[in-house]
Amino acid sequence: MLDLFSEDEPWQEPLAEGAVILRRRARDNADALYQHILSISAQNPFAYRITPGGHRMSVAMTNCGDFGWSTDSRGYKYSEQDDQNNRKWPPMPHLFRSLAQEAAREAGFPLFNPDACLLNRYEPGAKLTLHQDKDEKDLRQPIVSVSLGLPAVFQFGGFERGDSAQRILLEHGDVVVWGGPSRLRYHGILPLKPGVHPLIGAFRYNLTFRRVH
Ligand code: MD6
Ligand code: FE
Repeated sequence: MLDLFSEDEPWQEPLAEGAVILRRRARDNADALYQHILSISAQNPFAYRITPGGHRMSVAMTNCGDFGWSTDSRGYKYSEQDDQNNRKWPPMPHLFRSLAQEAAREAGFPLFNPDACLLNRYEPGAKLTLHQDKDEKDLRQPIVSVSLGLPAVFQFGGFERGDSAQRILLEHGDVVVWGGPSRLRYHGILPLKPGVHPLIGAFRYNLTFRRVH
């Protein structure tokens, strides 16, 4: 029988102009990506940072690449060092960069060259409230986001915090690319449901690649 639709191959789901989900695009690399996550976090551990509003984030974060995103009571920033141990962020693994660049190209952004990768770790209950990513200098560059482990509900909204948001389940290996007219859309992650993923265990990891400088 003709195999009209094989679930073994990645497929694309458009989200909005400039934004697309590449379903399962990172699944074949998941094991290697996960090993890199473990080695990066052995050097610069995941940490629960404090927002300028004084709240401890429920998502634990670390970074790799030339610049890393963090927050403390003074505000959000990109820096070359992890201020928890004054160590530089580990270099971005070649596999991370090539995956991000290939995904961006497939989504119509052939010139993407990330210099920062934020690693988010979610445990059950962890969430990310609606926000915009606008601390990067060149907003013409897209963001590439890779999800591993437990599934999570992603909220994808409009250009005002109060705009209604789509809810989309992101699963192991899914890659989201967004830029262009969608670059400043509000988005977030609903509280993670408990579970155990066969490779990743009781967590969800998300890698977001950006061009910061
Ligand atoms: C997450 N992602 O999926 C959080 N930001 O865990 C983000 O905040 C995000 O997925 C910008 C672009 C893509 C994203
Ligand atoms: Fe974001």
